[in-house]
Amino acid sequence: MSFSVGIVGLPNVGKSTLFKALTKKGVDIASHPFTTIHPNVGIVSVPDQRLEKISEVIKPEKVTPASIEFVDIAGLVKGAHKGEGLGNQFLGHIRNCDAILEVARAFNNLEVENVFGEINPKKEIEVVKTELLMKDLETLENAIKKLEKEAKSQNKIVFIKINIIKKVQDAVSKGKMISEIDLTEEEKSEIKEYQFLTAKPKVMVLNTDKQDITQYGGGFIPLNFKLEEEISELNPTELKELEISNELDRLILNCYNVLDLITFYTIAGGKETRALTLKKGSSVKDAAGKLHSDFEEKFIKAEVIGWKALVETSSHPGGRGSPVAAWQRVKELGMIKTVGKDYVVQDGDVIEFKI
Ligand SMILES: Nc1nc2c(ncn2[C@@H]2O[C@H](COP(=O)(O)OP(=O)(O)O)[C@@H](O)[C@H]2O)c(=O)[nH]1
Ligand SMILES: [Mg+2]
Repeated sequence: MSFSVGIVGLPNVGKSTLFKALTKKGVDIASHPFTTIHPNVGIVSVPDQRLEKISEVIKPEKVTPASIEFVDIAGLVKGAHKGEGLGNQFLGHIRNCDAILEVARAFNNLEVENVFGEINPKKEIEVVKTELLMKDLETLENAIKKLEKEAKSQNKIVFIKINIIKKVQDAVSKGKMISEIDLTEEEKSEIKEYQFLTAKPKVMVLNTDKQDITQYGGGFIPLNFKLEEEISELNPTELKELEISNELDRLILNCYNVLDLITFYTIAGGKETRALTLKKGSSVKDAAGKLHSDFEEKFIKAEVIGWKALVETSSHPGGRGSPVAAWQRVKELGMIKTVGKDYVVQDGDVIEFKI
């Protein structure tokens, strides 16, 4: 399972154009375990310099980057929370995503109708925000109704939960997104099950050909979608010749970073270096499960080293050689630690599972 980012915004702002650009850029779908993908869902490789460096010293036959899913969600219209347009379906798709990539429009194209009849990204963001907040309010109200019924049984835990939900409801009804509310870790975990829309991490992108976007207010990453779609057709050599900087890669990284995940690496005895994604705080046994469900069950122990230690040590003169030489070398130097199933994986760990 990849983590997913939903592309959200009003109609005709460029969502599908961005989706096409993101998913066209040479994704090696075959290297991912799931190949049947809905037309609105695309898998994208996460750019990763650490993986490149590890691969330089390990020299594997194959390099497989981590991936995230992008979902092209149908355009939202005012009143979506009441079921207008594709309202409910739209909001349901957002609920299933781990993060939101919100798109606002600042390109001029008279042939493409603008919902507001003018460029006004701030207003677009407001409309989307209101719809998401209204939907969350509805979810909160339903949750309270249900919990109050349960509370008749005098269950203390239910009372605590009601208080947390009411605190959230109070802020949301004042127009505050849940991601902006000061919540303790405990409170956050209590409300997790509801998958609130405004609790999701968000990246805001402005579809524009302008460099200076200060007039539209802060918080946006500027990107020219039309241009990106054209660039996504070029091959790596053409890209190099034209000295085009890779804005899409930067956007993908931005999305990956707001998801607040960590990356670990496997080298499969020198055959394949691979980057995989994990929730912060996960155990090495969870990590094994990301690779293969069998690995989780049969997990015995793991050998672990930080990517930097591996790369730096192996880069010393005499450190390079056959594919497994790098790993052998750090092992002989006693730099690899052996860990049991409860070890908490750190960002950048290179792991060899023993099953
Ligand atoms: N001029 C210009 N047209 C764009 C740009 N992005 C999208 N469009 C056009 O706007 C129309 C709507 O784009 P689309 O991606 O389908 O919008 P969506 O409804 O948000 O998915 C299409 O005809 C696109 O070619 C852009 O950056 N510049
Ligand atoms: Mg579209």
